[in-house]
This record gives sequence, C-alpha cells and structure tokens, in this order.
Amino acid sequence: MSTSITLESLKAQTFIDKESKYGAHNYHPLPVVIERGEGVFVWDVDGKRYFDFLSAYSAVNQGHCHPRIINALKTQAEKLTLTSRAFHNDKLGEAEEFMAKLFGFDKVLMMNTGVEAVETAMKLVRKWGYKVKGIEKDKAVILFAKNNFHGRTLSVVSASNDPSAKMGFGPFMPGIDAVPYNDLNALEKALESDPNIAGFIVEPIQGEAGVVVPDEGYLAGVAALCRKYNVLFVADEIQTGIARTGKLLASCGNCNNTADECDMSTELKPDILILGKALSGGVMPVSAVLANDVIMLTIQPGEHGSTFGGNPLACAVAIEALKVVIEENLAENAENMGIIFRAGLEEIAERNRLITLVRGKGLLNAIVIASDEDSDLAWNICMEFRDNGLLAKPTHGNKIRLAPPLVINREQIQEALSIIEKSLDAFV
Ligand code: IF1
Repeated sequence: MSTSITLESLKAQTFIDKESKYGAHNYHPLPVVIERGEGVFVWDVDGKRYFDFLSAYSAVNQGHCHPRIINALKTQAEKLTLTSRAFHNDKLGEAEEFMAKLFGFDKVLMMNTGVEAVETAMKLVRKWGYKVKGIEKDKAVILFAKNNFHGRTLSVVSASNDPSAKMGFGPFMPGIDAVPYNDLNALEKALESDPNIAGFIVEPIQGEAGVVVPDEGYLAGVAALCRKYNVLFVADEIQTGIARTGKLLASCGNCNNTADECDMSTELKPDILILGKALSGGVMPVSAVLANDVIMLTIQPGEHGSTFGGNPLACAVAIEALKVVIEENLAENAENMGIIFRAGLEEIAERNRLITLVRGKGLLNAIVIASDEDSDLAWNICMEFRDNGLLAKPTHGNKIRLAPPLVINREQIQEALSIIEKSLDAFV
C-alpha cells in the first residue's frame, strides 16, 4: 500500500486541515481533495485523475459538468435566477409541464433538497389522509420501511431506525410506523391492523442500507396492497430515479426512457413520486414531488412552499438535465454497463474471496466485503482504490457502493474493474 507522504499529499492536507478547523465535523470524508470534474472523472488539487464511482450519491448521473446542463445554467443565470413564488416566472410552468408529462402525473411541486421533497410528500400524505381518506384529526400514520434512508431533518429521522441518525436528537415526530423492507406479508398485516395509515413511503432499492435490491414483484405488491387498503404508495426515487438503475424510474414496471414507452397506468405506479439529486445533474439542489390532482390539490396556498423551490435557474437546469438523460439514452446505457460491470465483479469475486457478494441494478451497485460491519477493511480498500485512481465510499461498514456516472463506457468499465481487482489483491 502506498502510504508515503509526498509533497502533493501535503498540499491536499492544507485543504483538509482548513475544513477540520473551520467546518462542522458532521462528516468523515475520504482524504481526497477534488477541484475539477468532467464526465466520469474528477481531478484532485494535485492534478491526479480518478474515476468517480460515487457520483455524489447518484446526483451526477449525467456526468460531471455536463456541457449542456452547464450551458443551460449559464444562460439562465444571466437572465433571471429568483423571483420567489410571490410572482410567476416564465420557466416554472415549462419545467412542471415537462416533468408531469415525462413521468405521467397531473402535477409537480418543486423543492430544493431531497429531504425537503420527502417532507413535502409526508405533508401531502397527511393532508390527503384527512381530507380525502377521512382520517380523524391528528391521527394519521405514515408507514416506512425499516433501514430506510430519506434524509436528515427531524421528522425524517423520526422514521429512521439508524441509531447514529437519531441519537441525541429526540423527541421525535409521532404518527410514524415501520415494517421490514421487502416483506409484503408484514406490510399487509400493518395495513390491515391500522386504518389510520395514510401512506407508505419506500425506496425502490435501499441505498444507504448497502444497495438492498428487493425481490422481483415487491414494488408491484406494494402498489397493489396500498390500493387495496386505500393507502398512498410513495416512492422515494431520489437516489434510484432518473436512469440510475437502468430505467428512468426504478418503481415503474416497463418504463425505459419516455412516458410514451412506459405504461404509467400499471398497478406499479406510485401515487406520489419523489425526485432529487440527478434532477439537476448535480449542478444545484433541485427536487420535486409528483402526484395527481386528487392528492396534490389537497394543499392550498399558504400551506407549503420554499423561497427557492421552483426558481427559474433550477427549472432551466432540470429541463436540460432530464433532456440529457433521455437524448443520451442513459437508462439504456446504465442497464447495459451495469450488466458488464456486475459480471466483471463476479469474476473478481471468484478470484478474490474478499468480495462475498455483488449486488445492484443498473449502475447502482455494491460489493460486500468479507469483514465485520465495524472493521475498517472496507475503508482501507477504498483508500487503496483512491491510490489506484478510483473513488468510492463504504456504507454500513463492510459494503462499498459502486455507482459511476451513467455516461461511462465499456472501456472505462473495464479499466475501473482492473483498478478494483488490483486494489483488492493488495489485501490478500
Ligand atoms: C448525506 C446515504 C445515499 C436519499 C434518499 C432522500 C435523501 C437521500 C433515498 C435526502 C440522500 C444521501 C445524502 C448523503 C448521503 C446519501 C446517501 F448514504 F446517506 F444514504 F445516497 F445513499 N432519499 N442520500 O438517498 O436527500 O436531502 O441529501 O438531498 O450526506 O446525507 P438530500
């Protein structure tokens, strides 16, 4: 392993030290200081190039600094950036129409960060529960899956069962319950026993839990059960959406690139869809909640909003970011490259027993490392990846998420696989 201190790493260290001295200590980043990105690559402050296999947690699906998205940003930034929602702007309706038609919903509510969109969905679920389902005042329950990750606000961590997300932040928001993920029996039992459940919020693939892919048919089953018990099916596609898993949406049965090809009338379709991250190609925080009128119109003027939500800059960027995904066939590429990538990882796993499991869908993948969750082996492997020119981050101790931008090509996948194998070989 290369642990030698070089002049270059001393330069990086000054940036790291500054963050440590003046920044809150709410993260433990891999020690690498990035100053530039293009496509699937980033460069550190010493000019060393890396494959980005995190993609800012799937926010840069379109690749770093996609020229079309950056151009849309620049053009709009020179014209108008923010009006607040006190006035109309000439971009909001255009973005809403584009998203509503693309994803097949009546209406769109734009926010900024992912967690804000989750909060928005939670408010919609409650409002719908009272106004449409007829749940008694303040009795509504929102159901979640265990081991979820939906963000970090207080109401959202109220739904978490991760001690480090919750410890010391109580008291938590009431009206929340959870069932095991990928368990339709448990879901039905919960829905059957509590008529106050207004919605079930779930990730199509659990990202933070270590890329946990549910059984085939789980999401269809969720949709059917929610319909049966008059409960809203809410898909948090902040991480899985926008082509990451090889389809435009992971929660949609046949969906590939456009709403035309996608039978949005299927039982599979969620009642509320939450998008974020790659909605802007990682250029700025843009999130959105999509639903049909019967749900969306339960919220009236003055009941929800945000200064920046739906700002013209975000709208221009989101439209272009989605057009790039469609016109560059990124869903199809994610599907194809994902197959090659997982096959390559399986081959490595046969030669190197450090990998005990390969899992994922499209280009949202993870390897499970042969160690305890509290071992630092996965971290050390990521350090070796870094030294060999690839950036990835462990999750839940012994899993390493591998999720490159969706613009990656065949040769780049092969090159990344050889970096991964070479790095793992350093540990046996
Ligand atoms: C961090 C994880 C990924 C998300 C889903 C909502 C949000 C996220 C399904 C909130 C955010 C991020 C946030 C990031 C780490 C990261 C993450 F490891 F924590 F779980 F991607 F897998 N729903 N996920 O994945 O969106 O408010 O952050 O825009 O540093 O917390 P946000």
